[in-house]
Amino acid sequence: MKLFINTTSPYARIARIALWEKGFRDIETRIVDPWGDDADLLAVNPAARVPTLVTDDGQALAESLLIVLWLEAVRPEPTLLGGDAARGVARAGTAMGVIDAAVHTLIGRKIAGLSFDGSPVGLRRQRSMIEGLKRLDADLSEPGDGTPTLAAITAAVALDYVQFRFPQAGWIPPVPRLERLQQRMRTRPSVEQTRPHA
Ligand SMILES: N[C@@H](CCC(=O)N[C@@H](CS)C(=O)NCC(=O)O)C(=O)O
Repeated sequence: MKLFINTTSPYARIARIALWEKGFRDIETRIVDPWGDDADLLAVNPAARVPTLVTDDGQALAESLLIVLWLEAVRPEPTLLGGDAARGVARAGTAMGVIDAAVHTLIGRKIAGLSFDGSPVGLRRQRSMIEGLKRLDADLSEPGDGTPTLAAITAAVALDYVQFRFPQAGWIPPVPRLERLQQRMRTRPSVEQTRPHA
């Protein structure tokens, strides 16, 4: 298998953590600039986005959560869905809302510069991050010591990414429970070794 990633993408990080936790630890990894029209990435994924996982039989799987879906199908144990799948998926959806809003803010800045943040769409994205983080903090289960759930993975990835991309932001709400989860998740190699860096 071959996984196209970059070192900052929260979506690629979700796929990397999920693969590791499912026991796929020896995968060829290609670091690419997804905005650089990498020819190999474009050849397998017309959207040229990371993550893209090329399976041993040559299928190119795009979309972080579809990669998780495929992993659950081919290797059901250990499951990432936890005991209450609906609850876990609901929380993962909240975390993905935070991640999408953060990434869209960066894309908005590529187009409009920093003024994007104060635009109606920029403020809407900021609200999604604030309210999503607050919701995650209020509605969190502490992870056990075993395989983390998709809910815990996406929540930790969301908080790490917002803090990484908006280090000076005064608008990040206090999220003490989420920060505890973030710290506990960092004890897992899958999480620690994939922390975003420029
Ligand atoms: N919904 C996709 C989003 C993937 C995505 O947008 N990845 C970004 C990196 S953070 C990317 O490759 N961007 C390049 C582009 O949009 O052209 C997923 O969950 O995998």
